[in-house]
Amino acid sequence: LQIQQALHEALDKEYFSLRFQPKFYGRDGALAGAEALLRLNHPTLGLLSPAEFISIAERNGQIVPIGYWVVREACRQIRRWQAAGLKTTKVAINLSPRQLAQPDLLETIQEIVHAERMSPEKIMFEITETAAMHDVRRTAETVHAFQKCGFEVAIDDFGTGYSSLAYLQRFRVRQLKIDRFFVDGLDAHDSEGTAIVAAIIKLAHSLGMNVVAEGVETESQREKLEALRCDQLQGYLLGVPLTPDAFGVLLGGPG
Ligand code: G
Ligand code: G
Ligand code: MN
Ligand code: NA
Repeated sequence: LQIQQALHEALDKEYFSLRFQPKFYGRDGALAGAEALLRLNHPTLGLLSPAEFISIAERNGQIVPIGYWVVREACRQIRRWQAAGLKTTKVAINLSPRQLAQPDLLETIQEIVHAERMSPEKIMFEITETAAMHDVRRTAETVHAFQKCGFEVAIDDFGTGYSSLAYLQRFRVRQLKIDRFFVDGLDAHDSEGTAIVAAIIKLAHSLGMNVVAEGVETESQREKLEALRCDQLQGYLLGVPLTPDAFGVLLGGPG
């Protein structure tokens, strides 16, 4: 109930902020993009992580206006980096199932991006595999419509849902993010964990997708992922979610 109350106030009182976690190319370690991650900084409850409030906002529908705030704020932050003379990178925004179910989702996002004078090429959206599989046909249409407007789309948390691999090709997304559960499996003593990650990477490549490994925490995971030709890496080993200013340093700004 406290969190619900906090959510009610958060948009008006500007308690939300964004962190940006870097994604790096496996090949040369160059910056590949950023994932925007929402934070709620409440005066009495403290800094709340989405794990604590996204599911509540998802259930009561508040995720819809909150999600539009995230899109607007991401656009504004890209402009702030640009205004500071920094080279910017593509920013990924998470979309939850309730957001995906909005019939005017793309239209509203386009209005926001246009009003903020931002190019859709600067933004991508992450849809979890579970949300994507909920209605395969609708998701395929949504992905297509987003891409037609210039937004890139990724499938997030891949491997945790009950995906039929055959459906993957119907989405035609550019990016597949392997859930960190499988990245953890790379450090197992048997070779099965590695075989599974190798298979996912091969499948994605054969469908013309690039692959991001999430939750990379150890040097041995990084080495294995590079050997398996994983395109991009994301995780605490390489970079935690950063404040906009701290992320600016990765964009070439003053440290
Ligand atoms: O940042 P953290 O690891 O605590 O995020 C936990 C979960 O919340 C992740 O599954 C992430 O995708 C989700 N999440 C983070 N920011 C957003 C957001 O802006 N919108 C939505 N819908 N989910 C988010
Ligand atoms: O579901 P999604 O992939 O959007 O979740 C992103 C969440 O994962 C963020 O909240 C982020 O804080 C968290 N995260 C990012 N890197 C790591 C990592 O290396 N290890 C763990 N355990 N969590 C991570
Ligand atoms: Mn994500
Ligand atoms: Na994920």
